[in-house]
Amino acid sequence: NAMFSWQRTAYHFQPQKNWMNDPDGPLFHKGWYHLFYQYNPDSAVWGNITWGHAVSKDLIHWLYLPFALVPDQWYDIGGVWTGSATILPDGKIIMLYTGDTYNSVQVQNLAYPANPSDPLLLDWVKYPNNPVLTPPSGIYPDEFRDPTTAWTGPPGTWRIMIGSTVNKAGVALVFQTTDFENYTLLDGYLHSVPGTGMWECVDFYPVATNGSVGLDNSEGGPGTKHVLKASLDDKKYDVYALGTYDPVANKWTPDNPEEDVGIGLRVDYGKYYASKTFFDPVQRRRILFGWINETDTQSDDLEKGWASVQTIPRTVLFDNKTGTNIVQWPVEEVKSLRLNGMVFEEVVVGPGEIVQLDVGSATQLDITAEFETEYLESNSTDDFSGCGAGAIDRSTYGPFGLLVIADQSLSELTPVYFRPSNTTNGTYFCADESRSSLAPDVTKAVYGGKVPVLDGENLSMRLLVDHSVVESFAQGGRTVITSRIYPTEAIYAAARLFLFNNATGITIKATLTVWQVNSAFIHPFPLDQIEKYSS
Ligand code: DQQ
Repeated sequence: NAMFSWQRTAYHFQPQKNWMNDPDGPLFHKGWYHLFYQYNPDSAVWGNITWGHAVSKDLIHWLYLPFALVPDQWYDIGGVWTGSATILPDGKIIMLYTGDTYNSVQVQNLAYPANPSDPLLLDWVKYPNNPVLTPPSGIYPDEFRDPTTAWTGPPGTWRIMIGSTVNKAGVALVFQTTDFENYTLLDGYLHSVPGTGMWECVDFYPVATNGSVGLDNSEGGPGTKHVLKASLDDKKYDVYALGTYDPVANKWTPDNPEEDVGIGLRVDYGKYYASKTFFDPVQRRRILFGWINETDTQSDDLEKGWASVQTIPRTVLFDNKTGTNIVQWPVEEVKSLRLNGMVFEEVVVGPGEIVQLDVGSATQLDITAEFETEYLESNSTDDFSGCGAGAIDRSTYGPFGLLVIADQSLSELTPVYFRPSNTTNGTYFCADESRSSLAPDVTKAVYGGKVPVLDGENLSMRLLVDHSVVESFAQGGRTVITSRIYPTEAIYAAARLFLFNNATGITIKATLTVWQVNSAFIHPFPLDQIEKYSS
């Protein structure tokens, strides 16, 4: 279907057609990165949930494989829902996933590769005695889902976490097992936060406080903290907090109770959900996948025949400069798609000005930009807070930044910008979709969050632009926003890039490098090649 074909992305992962949602069970095995994903084989709307499967050598170029898990048992006939992989020290792969049963009970099931020596992990076996876990007492049957990767408990044991809700509090339940077939629920909750509702897709992992490398799930102790992340079913966004894990007490305590899970930081302030990390043993890094849902109408999705995108995988590290947040950054491998970098040095943009950056077509870009500011007024207090009504909302020190997916006449544009203040309100990083599309029935939100800026730092951003998705990273990835936009004019060769400064009291000087980004190779694994690579 050629309808809306310009909205398909060129280097983000998407299936060839139909509906996709959460990333599932990412893992590295015998030279390949594996991604599984919630998929509807029959339609561009959610349903018949099956595990799609794709492999990659570099997390950027992907080859689709046959489905890994299909809903065909009483315990998953309602859908093979979200789950996670664990790789045991002997290399054995354990896959745990939620099954929606014939009568809508959420249970946890075990699956494993039929042939563990197959690098492509083509065939999966469901454990004959599934389900391995059913909702414990006090938990509603439809509020018990999305098991995490396991980490080690006392010698010989493993632990997993499952999210739920009790009296409107989000809760994290921890189960212990020796064989992944039988489990005991540990006393109490690892953590709970009142009023945050159902916690979907919980994730729990250690980060090194020196900010140097990613850690495997079972690492911990001195020099580490633990991230607890949840996807808020009520709000449809991903939240996290940093804290300390006490395995003996089965408790996790947030560093800052005022920024606890669900009332503090977001993983991404844009259209982003159901994210999941895994540990990459080859490069010793933790990698994050996240689902970018559509914000157009269901009938548009049906007409175009597809829905949803995955983000470019991001490395996750503890931010040892601020000590208060993680930093996310597109995996290094995305740089292999960069073509002819164009450098713009110290471009001056005065209050109220827009400057075009001549980069040719601006639909597939990787942009780094750093801003210096010169104050025109001294001692004036700008206590503007937040992203306001968008990029048209002027104050003394902001907004300023880039206009992406814009056409020459600016009938469509998406500003990605900083909004600093010189009070304790701090600096915000925002993306404004309100003029992103001339199409009527699409969400046009103003998204954003606070970004920590340390003394002496210039403001900087990195943007990945891909037709209808923009991933924006501020200050090295302290604050991230994913925009899902539906241009009708600013498409292909008609898309342009501009700098803008809508502050009233500063002049900005921007230094940028802008790369065109090649399309990634994302295709079915050639059937005649599967045999050669599989064993
Ligand atoms: N999607 C899955 C659930 C999960 C939800 C079903 C989050 O397992 O809770 O497709 O998007």
